[in-house]
Amino acid sequence: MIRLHHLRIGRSIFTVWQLEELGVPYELIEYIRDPKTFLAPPELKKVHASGKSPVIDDDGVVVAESIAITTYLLQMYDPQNRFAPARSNLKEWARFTQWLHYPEGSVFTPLLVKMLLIRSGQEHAAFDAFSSREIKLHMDYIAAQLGTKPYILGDSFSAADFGVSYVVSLAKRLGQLGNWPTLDTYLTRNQSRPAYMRALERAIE
Ligand SMILES: N[C@@H](CCC(=O)N[C@@H](CS)C(=O)NCC(=O)O)C(=O)O
Repeated sequence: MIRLHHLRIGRSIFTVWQLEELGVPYELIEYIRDPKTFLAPPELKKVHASGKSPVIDDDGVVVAESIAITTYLLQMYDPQNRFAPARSNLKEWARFTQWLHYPEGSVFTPLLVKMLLIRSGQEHAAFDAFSSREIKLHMDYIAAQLGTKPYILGDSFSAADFGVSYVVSLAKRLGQLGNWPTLDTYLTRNQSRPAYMRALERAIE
């Protein structure tokens, strides 16, 4: 059975959600951040050298990095292509892959800079200008891609919606969604899915 190493608070709730969508049985092992440093506890280093979460252990196959985990889970547990286009459909698959990687690869960094600025309570004009400009660019791009469609690839939910929901939820948490009400609606739509609700019941974010 899959063991998911889940750190509270963090992005691994989105991996819990994926497992719920896939309907794969899993065991949840929870870790709590150090209240002073906010870092993961050292036990996580015994699971994976990075000491970060999420990490899954699927009968001895240990995978870290949230997008690598999604890719692995789709390969192993979505043979019917319920959550991603088939690789043989190269054009659709390429579009999917871009949206799968975009949140972690591009959107997360300016959100992290904004989070650090807010948490530190310090002002830094250059960091603030960078994070505000990049957050606007990315939120505009996501909103334009969505248009009037419910999901990031169009009419159907896909695994790309996990990561996009993650960065949109982080932007919301940081008070950055004011100009993008459609992104708030998108987030609510995804977080109203029964699988997301089940994830929240099993694991506190
Ligand atoms: N790029 C990695 C990032 C992993 C990561 O930084 N996880 C955070 C939680 S959201 C963590 O473990 N932080 C604890 C720490 O840095 O000690 C991924 O996508 O999984």
